[in-house]
Amino acid sequence: MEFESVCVVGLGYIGLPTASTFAVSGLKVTGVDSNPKVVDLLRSGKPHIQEPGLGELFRQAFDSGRLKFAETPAEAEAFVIAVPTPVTGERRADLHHVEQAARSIAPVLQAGNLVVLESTCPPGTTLDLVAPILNESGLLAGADFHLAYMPERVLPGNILTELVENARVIGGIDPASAQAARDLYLAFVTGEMILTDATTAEMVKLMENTYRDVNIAIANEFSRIAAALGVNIWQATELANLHPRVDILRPGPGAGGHCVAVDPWFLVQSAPEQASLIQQARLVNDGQPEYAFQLIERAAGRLQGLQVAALGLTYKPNVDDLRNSPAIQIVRRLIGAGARVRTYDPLATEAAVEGADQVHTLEEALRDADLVLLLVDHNQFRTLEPSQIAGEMAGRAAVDLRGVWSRPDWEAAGFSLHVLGVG
Ligand code: SAJ
Repeated sequence: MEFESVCVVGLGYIGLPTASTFAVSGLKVTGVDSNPKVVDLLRSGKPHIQEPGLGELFRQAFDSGRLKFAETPAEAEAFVIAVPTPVTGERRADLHHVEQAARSIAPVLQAGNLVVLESTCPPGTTLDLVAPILNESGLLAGADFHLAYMPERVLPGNILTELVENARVIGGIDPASAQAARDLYLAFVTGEMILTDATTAEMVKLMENTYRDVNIAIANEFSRIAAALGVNIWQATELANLHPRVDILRPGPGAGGHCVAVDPWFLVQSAPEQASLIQQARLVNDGQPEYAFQLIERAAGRLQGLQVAALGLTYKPNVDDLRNSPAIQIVRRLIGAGARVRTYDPLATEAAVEGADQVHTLEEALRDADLVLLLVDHNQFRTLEPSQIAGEMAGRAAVDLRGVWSRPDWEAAGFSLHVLGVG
């Protein structure tokens, strides 16, 4: 099949880059978002999210005249659903955005169309939730239109490259649907595209992020063991990783974001009896902010009234995304314990944590601070010169939750440096 038009429903971190890339590749694109403010901003030519290279790509798509915006789907040959699937308080997938998106497509669906679901979902969602809703149009999935599940795999911070180059798994509700989805994405995907069934593709997506979560959990558990035994986890990990079949990840203040911290619960929900290791890994990672807080408490001695310069608030380095950020949890915990916290994040300049003093320069954050705390290792913070910042601060305590600051440099500048995972 050849496609000339596509309607992308959901213009977030995945939908907006996808819609822009389709437009730059020559397709006529309608980008749909239910938030009128987002639509207005995009119509005025401004992307509402930050991601390296997105500004330029969006501008190119916008200037081509092939990218238009709307609050509800318009007729097109293909539809892509890229809406969020958060986790509920009961740790189950909240699929109401997917449901709404499918409902909004049904009235404009025509025979011969293709619908692709990209959102991360529990196995079975495409067949059991999306197909029945679309069938309410009077057309039948598989017989009258194609339906496929094709998860995104992009890494925030490197989305534009990975969108094009990563291998993709495409799960059709039947082989013709998978084939049609491949034809659509041939517009820009250069990576290999492997066809399978929809439920397998849904499970594959969850396995990928669960694998990462479990690996981060063991890195975090190793760091706790190392600290208890008086071992330096950073050195120990480097040495263990010399083994050709070992690749231990980095410990830190927790696993945040909207994927790794969420998706494993969808597998747990689907097969709770079988998913004990996965649940345990989630609990280890969710406990890591509290573990990090206790480390800060020990380093500070007394938190009441302590002036803290907290560097970084995002869920990981070099992104502007604050979702499920362990850094924010730690700042809240510090405030609850009576510390006075100034937060500074050069990538998330709007980010404010209630009770903290949000500042816009490093100097302001450090002014008269008793303790400098590295929460997120943005490039700018990795290269801090302790000798230069010492003069700005009142105290000489430093806590590094990312294992990036050099002990000799900090100690030479008179600091006592406390590093996560170092006994
Ligand atoms: N983290 C560590 N130690 C590490 C690596 C990560 O503590 O060694 C932490 C990060 O600081 C962060 C969290 O884990 O808080 C998640 O970060 P990440 O970079 O591992 O993953 P995400 O959530 O930004 O993106 C993941 C990616 N999945 C995998 O690498 C398997 C990405 O490819 C997916 O497309 C994305 O989830 C998604 O949308 O599902």
